[in-house]
Amino acid sequence: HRASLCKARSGYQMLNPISERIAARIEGALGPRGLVEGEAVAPHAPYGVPASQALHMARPSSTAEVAHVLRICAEERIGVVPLGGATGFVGGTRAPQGTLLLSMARMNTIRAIEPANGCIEVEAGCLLANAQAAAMDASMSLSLSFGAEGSAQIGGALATNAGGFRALRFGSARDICLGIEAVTSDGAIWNGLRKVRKDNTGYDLKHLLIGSEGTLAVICAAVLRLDPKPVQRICAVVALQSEGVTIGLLRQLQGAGAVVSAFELFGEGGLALALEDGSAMAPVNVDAAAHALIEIDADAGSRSLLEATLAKALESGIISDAVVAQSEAQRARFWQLREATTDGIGRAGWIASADVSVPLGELAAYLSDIREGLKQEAGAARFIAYGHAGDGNLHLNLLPAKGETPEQAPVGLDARFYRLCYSQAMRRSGSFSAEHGIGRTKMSALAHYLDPVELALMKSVKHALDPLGIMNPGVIID
Ligand code: 2HG
Ligand code: ZN
Repeated sequence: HRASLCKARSGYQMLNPISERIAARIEGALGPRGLVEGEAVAPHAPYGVPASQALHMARPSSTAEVAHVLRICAEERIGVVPLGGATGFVGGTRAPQGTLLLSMARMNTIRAIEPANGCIEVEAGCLLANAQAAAMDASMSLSLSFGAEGSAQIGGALATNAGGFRALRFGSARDICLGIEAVTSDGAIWNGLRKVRKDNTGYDLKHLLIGSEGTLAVICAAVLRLDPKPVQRICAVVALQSEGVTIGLLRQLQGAGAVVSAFELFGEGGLALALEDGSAMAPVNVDAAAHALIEIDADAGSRSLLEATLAKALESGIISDAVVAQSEAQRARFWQLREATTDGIGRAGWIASADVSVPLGELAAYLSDIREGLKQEAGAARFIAYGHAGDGNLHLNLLPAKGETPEQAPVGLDARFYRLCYSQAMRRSGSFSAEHGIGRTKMSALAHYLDPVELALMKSVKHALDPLGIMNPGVIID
């Protein structure tokens, strides 16, 4: 009975499935609203979770309740899968049969907003978009921003160290996190809700939990840094002479003094894909070799600075066209184009989707090596490279030929594509997993590409913080 549910893991004790007795214990700890069972789990679960096989979902309403649940799970050897908005790309919340989904959705309070201290304290289940709005209301800015911010939760964003559109200027989730409150795998509450920028009190354990994808502990609340609200954000879409000029243009803008906060590339075919569903118009010539969306955080003189720099780039031929948004509505439309590229990839269905980063100076050579490598491999499959070029993070997608489905792709093409994208990124001192994490889908790549000493250290950390192996079993390290 037991063996068919959770697999034994080397070095870890066997996990048990949730029995009726254990479910009753969890319900006893959380009250009747706190446990959802069987078919009732799905409606409570955001998209992505239906692929889960778990039949039990705990919905705690406080950190104390999370601790209580974790103590029960440790005693009973139950696998726990912490669940935020389930907007990830690597299956990190796909709960195996017999495990407990731990939804943080009820813990969505904004506990405090403190403009004088430049921070906000939020519970893990608070939507990123709600925290951003609260910061705006206080005339401040929460600098983390990505496509799924309307459904992603703060806890998940921290647990996955989400990156997104403004990492170029403000870093990823870990860079705006000042403190956390977490529950350990044996159910102890750690209050690390500090509110300061400088804090060198020994090992930085908060950074160990950030990006650990729920495999070490459960993040229940956090203090996030707030930045001054930019006076204005000025957005432009430009047509590039080639993918190869991307970083040169970024450096020209920065060199002229522009505070570039977002620099998104639409590689060859990327903008056309965004426009495919016919719902938007191209602001610039769609047939250009590549395009970029640029945003600068601006004061009064910034618009003319941007325009002058783009005019120079036009003269030198680096770009062939540029449109600077004249209104907030137009700026929003430019950003919709960016999101529409991701939607277009979803519509086409993908054969393979890599999330890599390379040092900025290597980006052009990296892309041309990938294109060269694909010439022999890809056949009619379409290659779309796009994303956060300004911080070196590209999303490389291999889409089926028009009118085909991913299933019709040549056998093994996905594996060959990943090998090409990953080995070239590693060769250039980059990363094969830039912002989406490891989850369940990138584990073999981790075992293959990571330095063996680094992997061994990761295993020791996992073992030290989760000796029973109950935290998100089967994610990152098996
Ligand atoms: C984005 O930047 C997301 O839109 C998804 O990270 C990227 O894999 C993708 O297409
Ligand atoms: Zn992205």
